Amino acid sequence: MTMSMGRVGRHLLGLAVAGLTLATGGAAFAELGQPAPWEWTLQQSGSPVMDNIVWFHNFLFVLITLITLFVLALLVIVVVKFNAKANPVPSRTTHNTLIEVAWTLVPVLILVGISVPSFRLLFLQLDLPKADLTVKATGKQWYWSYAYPDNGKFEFDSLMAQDKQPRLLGVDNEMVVPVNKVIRVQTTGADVIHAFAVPAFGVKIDAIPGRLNETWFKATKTGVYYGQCSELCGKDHAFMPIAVRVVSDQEFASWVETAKKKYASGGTNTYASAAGPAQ
Ligand SMILES: [Cu+2]
Repeated sequence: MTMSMGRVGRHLLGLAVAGLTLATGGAAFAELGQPAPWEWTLQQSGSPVMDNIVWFHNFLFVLITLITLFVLALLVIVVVKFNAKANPVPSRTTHNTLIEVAWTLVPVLILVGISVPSFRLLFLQLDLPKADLTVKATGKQWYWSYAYPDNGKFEFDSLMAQDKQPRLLGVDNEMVVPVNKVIRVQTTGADVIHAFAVPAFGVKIDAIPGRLNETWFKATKTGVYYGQCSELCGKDHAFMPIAVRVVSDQEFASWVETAKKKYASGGTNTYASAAGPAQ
């Protein structure tokens, strides 16, 4: 079957319109705390650190665009104005002190300018504020265990739930934290290196056997925030999601009471039970 150019054009236009509709639709339906179809930006921010990351990302994006356009413009000028045809007798100039000082100093100043917000963000991430709650996340092949040492010292396992949405992100037992509170997350690995990552909180930290790493977040809105193990840790690396449910103080207090009883034995399930439907 042959298609005329007009028909091909119409097909392409149709595809473009469909793509655009999907892209804008995806953005419109973007939910807090999880990826959206056709998403091409960072996830919506749910913490002060992520607000800062988004700002820094956008700032660098504008800067790098301006620099790239400037260099492109210089290249175009050189190609058009100084080619052999347009400029048959080239200048023999080899040095220009002013320009050489400028093209050394200006990039240095730009880098120093970038380093200021960069270090500010780094310190915001690494300098832990006083924590209201500590949760210890232990990466295991292939699920997470969450321990609450402040609240009655209970611990439970969190496994991917195959019958839950969003697909590959829903879990049986979510990590629950109160809203607008500084949560200190301690991570470690029980077998190999895993990594605890929740994009909307701007959190990503390795969970290493024999070591206790620390990070923090403060969720500013209630809801469920999803993340994934972000260090290749074996065959089910892709199937050990993280789900953090952010609730009000009262809801958190009542959840703690239930959790203390429910997880009194130190976990409700073993990895073997993960094959069956989630409870
Ligand atoms: Cu892992």
